[in-house]
Amino acid sequence: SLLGAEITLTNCDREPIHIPGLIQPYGFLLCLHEQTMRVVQASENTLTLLGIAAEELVGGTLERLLSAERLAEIEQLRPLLTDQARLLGSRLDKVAGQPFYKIILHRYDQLLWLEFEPVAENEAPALDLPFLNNALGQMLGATRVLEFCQYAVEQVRALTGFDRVAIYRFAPDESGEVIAEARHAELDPWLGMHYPATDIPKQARAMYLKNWLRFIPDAHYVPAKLVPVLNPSTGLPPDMTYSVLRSVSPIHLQYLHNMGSAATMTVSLIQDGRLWGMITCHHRQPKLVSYELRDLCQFIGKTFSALITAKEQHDAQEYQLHIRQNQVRLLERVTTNDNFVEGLYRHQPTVLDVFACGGAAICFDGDIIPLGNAPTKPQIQEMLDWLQDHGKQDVFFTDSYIRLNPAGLAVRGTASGLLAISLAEAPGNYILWFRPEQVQTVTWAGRHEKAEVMADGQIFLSPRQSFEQWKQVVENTAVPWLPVEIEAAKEIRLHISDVRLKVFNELQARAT
Ligand code: BLA
Repeated sequence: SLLGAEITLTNCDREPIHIPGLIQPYGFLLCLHEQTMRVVQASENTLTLLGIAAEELVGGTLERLLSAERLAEIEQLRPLLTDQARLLGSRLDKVAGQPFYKIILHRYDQLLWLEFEPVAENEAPALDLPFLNNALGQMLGATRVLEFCQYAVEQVRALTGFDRVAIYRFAPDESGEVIAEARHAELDPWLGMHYPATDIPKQARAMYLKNWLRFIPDAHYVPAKLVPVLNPSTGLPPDMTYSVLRSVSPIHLQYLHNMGSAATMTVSLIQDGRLWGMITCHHRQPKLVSYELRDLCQFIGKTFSALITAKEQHDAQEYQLHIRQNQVRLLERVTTNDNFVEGLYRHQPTVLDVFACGGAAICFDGDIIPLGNAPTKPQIQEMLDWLQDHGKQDVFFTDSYIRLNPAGLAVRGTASGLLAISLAEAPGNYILWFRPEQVQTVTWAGRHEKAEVMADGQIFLSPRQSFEQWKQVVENTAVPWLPVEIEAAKEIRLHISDVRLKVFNELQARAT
């Protein structure tokens, strides 16, 4: 474990979380030799759960624990087993005369894994077909990404009863944002909060691509060791990548304590082989969710994953349509107005409405007309002078004006992002669109909290330090301009020059 050593945000990525040699003790584990079907390793908590010491089980067969009927079932399933865990049958079984346990099986690392989970006391049957049918209908019917996500969190909360169910979406820099949430009325909202990439280290992400669901029913547990700790035939702890009971990184447990979370369940949302986001569930008390119910949540996660691209395409098309409609109305005004400049800002929609931006400015014949959240006129004038020397293209755009022109520092709050179209050969004639600096528009979780320092480590298990890291990466940048926006800006420019050419020709005709 890294806990004794110095912990930094980069060695988080190196914690070998797949071979802890420990399990969460709400269930117990037997690792069997694939051929002989004899127990190679057992978790030490068989003593408390079954009254049989792990040492007594090691080397023996399953006959001691399971009925002939159950053994036959396992034999039948054996050739079909892969790394993906499967529940044995649908019925419950008594193990060595003890309370009922479910058996979850998979094959990996040359072992057959049998994980025994207790049956929740008030366990309701998981498969509620009308519920699922309705849930699927809602998910299919949702058009926008956010509406789709909202349905999913509400469904998972209704199914499981977690205090909080949120969808956490990853950005290209692997930080993330809570974009949908269903929660208990007593809890503070997390909606809109951003968290750093380091909260879910690389190897954990890789694991959540292999496993659709991670379940931690009681974050205050004391882990149970495997007996023996090392697999005698390899001399290594067995690879628990696909094990349901795999013990959790102590660092992450600390993180959960700090969050006030006693139980979590996380479902992967995967798009084209990449982790798109996660449905993360939290509970203030320990919470045992049945395997069948978790399977159902996985099903919802897989359905979500299959549909997400279509919803994203819908949003992109809708935005494109928004741009096009506003563009058409704007350009109509430009055509019909005697003074085309007035057509650009006197009526709705103005140039400001065409794109998702903070502000805009129309600069023509020495006049500057700022719209929305724009820099001051002198600042814009400075920008025009700079553009004259550096941005001679018909369409110029950047998501970091400051990196190109240090003077841009003064306008980072309004114009970290700049999209400009030139209107005439004469200098200083432009339409400008502005976007503010991202850092100033993001709500970073825990940014203003007091950092918590671990006793023997260096790390702050609060997103505060990570905010500083993230800030360094994205500082001075705005949300980038999209290709559809740049295309539309080009069209606006062409249309305006057409109109002006026509007016010019008419004036000439009249003059002769
Ligand atoms: C795992 N971190 C996780 C998981 C989540 C988060 C969802 C999956 C396990 C789970 O279900 O609890 C993070 N949870 C979040 C975030 C939100 C949330 C961002 O609800 C936002 C709403 N964690 C740290 C640091 C380290 C770290 C600094 O903050 C590294 C030292 C480690 N996080 C860490 C590890 C895991 C993890 C190792 C894997 C745990 C495991 O599966 O064993």
